[in-house]
Amino acid sequence: MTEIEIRPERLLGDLETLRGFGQCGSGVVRPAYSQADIEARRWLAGRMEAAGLRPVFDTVGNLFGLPPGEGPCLLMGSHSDSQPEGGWLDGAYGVIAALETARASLECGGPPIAAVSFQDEEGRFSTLTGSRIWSGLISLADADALTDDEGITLAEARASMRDLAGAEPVGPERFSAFIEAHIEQGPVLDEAGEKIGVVENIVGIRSERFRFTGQQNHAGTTPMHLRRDAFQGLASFATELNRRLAGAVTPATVWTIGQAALHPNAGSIVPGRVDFTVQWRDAETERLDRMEAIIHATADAVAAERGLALERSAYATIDPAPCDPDLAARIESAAKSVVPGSWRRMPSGALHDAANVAHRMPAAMLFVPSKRGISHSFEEDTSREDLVLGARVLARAAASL
Ligand code: HGY
Ligand code: MN
Ligand code: MN
Repeated sequence: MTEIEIRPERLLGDLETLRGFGQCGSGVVRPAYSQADIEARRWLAGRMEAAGLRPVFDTVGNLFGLPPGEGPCLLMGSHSDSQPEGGWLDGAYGVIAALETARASLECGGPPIAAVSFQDEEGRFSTLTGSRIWSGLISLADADALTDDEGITLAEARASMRDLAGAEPVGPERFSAFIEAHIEQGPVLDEAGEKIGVVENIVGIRSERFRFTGQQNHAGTTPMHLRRDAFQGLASFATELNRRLAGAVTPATVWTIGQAALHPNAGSIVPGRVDFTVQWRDAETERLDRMEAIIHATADAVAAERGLALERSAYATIDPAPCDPDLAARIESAAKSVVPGSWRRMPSGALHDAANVAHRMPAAMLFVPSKRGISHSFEEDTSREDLVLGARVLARAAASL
């Protein structure tokens, strides 16, 4: 097995440079197709070229760095777009660790490795959009009709990168397997003082948009018993949902009302409308189904009780994905040699592009710790030492394939 010797200063230097695109305090604001995102992708394409990898953008802005040669090769990577308020490492770490491993492998005569930064993993349009399209899980035509919170379609947004799209398609058939390095984004490794997570499975996710419509009215003259108050509808929905879900979930199940917009959102007006999202995640499809039924029944019951109209639409469904056991075993043995006694097998409570790619090839993941378990926040951070250790494990796993 050819050792792939990564260079820590190059890894950390590129991570810091990538952080500079859309940097905001200690975090980043780099949503898909924003100027910061497109500039970051152009820079990344340059770094791939400098590393001896041929950069190719596909029609939606997924960026691949392809090694010399034609045969199927290992693909590694993640995403470089961010949440509306994102951490500097979410996705970015996996992209740069992949780039570093791919170029180090070229330098020491190791196996050909391709690197990728998928587009819109963070869901400006729909969760894990770029890798969903690339993996054939949603057609480009259907994806182009997806809209962001401002009503801009994916078709309109990706037109801003039209000049970058390469002529040649880069399909999943070009690759033999996929490994994604990522920060854990949770507290497990950090609290245990461990360095590497060998991911066994990735939870599934469902997201829906809801609208309660009542009666906008005067906040002073409208008696409480005559109100059809949309906010009160949301408040009782949230409370009642927690009560009804209690019997259907495990301690690892999560559900979130992450967005809520009152209309007209004025102190002296009884809100006539509220738009909100419900997102739920679990490792079991059957449990996701049961939760979906409970969520719908609760919304229906609250609407009926409070005289509200209800509209809802699903906008993202990603099935639970097991990681490939053989790849996971190789990551485990790499962890055993690089960080003996300081690793664990674990599930992923966050969604990752590997969940989509797993539909087209063997896919697996490794985690490095997140300080205080914080992510999707400007406070997200990981020690430099842990970032380097994760890249060493990634390189060792790649060399063993
Ligand atoms: O939400 C997620 O799990 C991912 O970070 N987009
Ligand atoms: Mn991510
Ligand atoms: Mn994320």
